[in-house]
Amino acid sequence: LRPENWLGDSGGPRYVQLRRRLEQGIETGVLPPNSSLPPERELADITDLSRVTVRKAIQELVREGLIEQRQGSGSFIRERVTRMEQSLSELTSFTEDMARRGMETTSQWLERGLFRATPDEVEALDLAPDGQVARVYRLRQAGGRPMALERAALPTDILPNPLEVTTSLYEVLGRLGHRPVRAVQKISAVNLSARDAELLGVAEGDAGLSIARISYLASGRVAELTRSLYRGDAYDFVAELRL
Ligand code: 16G
Repeated sequence: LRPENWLGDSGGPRYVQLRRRLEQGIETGVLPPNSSLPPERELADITDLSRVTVRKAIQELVREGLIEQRQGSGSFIRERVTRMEQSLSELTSFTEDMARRGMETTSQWLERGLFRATPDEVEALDLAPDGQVARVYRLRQAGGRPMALERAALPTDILPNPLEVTTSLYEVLGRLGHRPVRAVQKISAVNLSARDAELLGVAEGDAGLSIARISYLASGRVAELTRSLYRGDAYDFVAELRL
């Protein structure tokens, strides 16, 4: 970053030159993901630029999503994820979606067992008010990367033993003869809470997509109420529309 190595090379205002220089560093991996950027003062010293100029360049990189500022600990290079396209017209499972892309899925378990149903679950799954649900709550990873937080609730006769689910819920349901055949999904935009963001490996307040899926068995009975929280920086949902 010494000024004689780059300043004046590409023209334009100095903060733009510094921004470009830092972008190059990020692209080429000289500044790897999750590494910290030297403090503003140090950067100003190294580059022989004013702190105002340095701050302006950093602010632009924050806006571009390349750098993230963490309260009290400085600026960090953000991990870049390739966005995934997810079809909205097929009833597939997370495991199937990732397998299609040649990625392996893993889960970090947050809750798995029989629990007292919440009012939402009672209503969606048509349970008795003090009924139980089989709950499967996990952080879902693909290729080792956190992708989504997913909390599924099912009637206990559809999934009597949630501990049977080690990788794919739908695979277990299929084995039990309870694979859903239809689902209704609602997608909403959210800002991730501190806890959810931490689990997903992003910053508090970052964009997330909250998806509520209610799925049905061939008999028409409700099989599942699942709330998924997908990373906003990792997914594009795609639907085909016809006249
Ligand atoms: C998907 C579904 C979720 C389902 C899960 C089963 C969305 C938004 N949600 O993540 O409702 O429970 O797949 O996945 O697509 P699994 O069989 O891999 O456990």
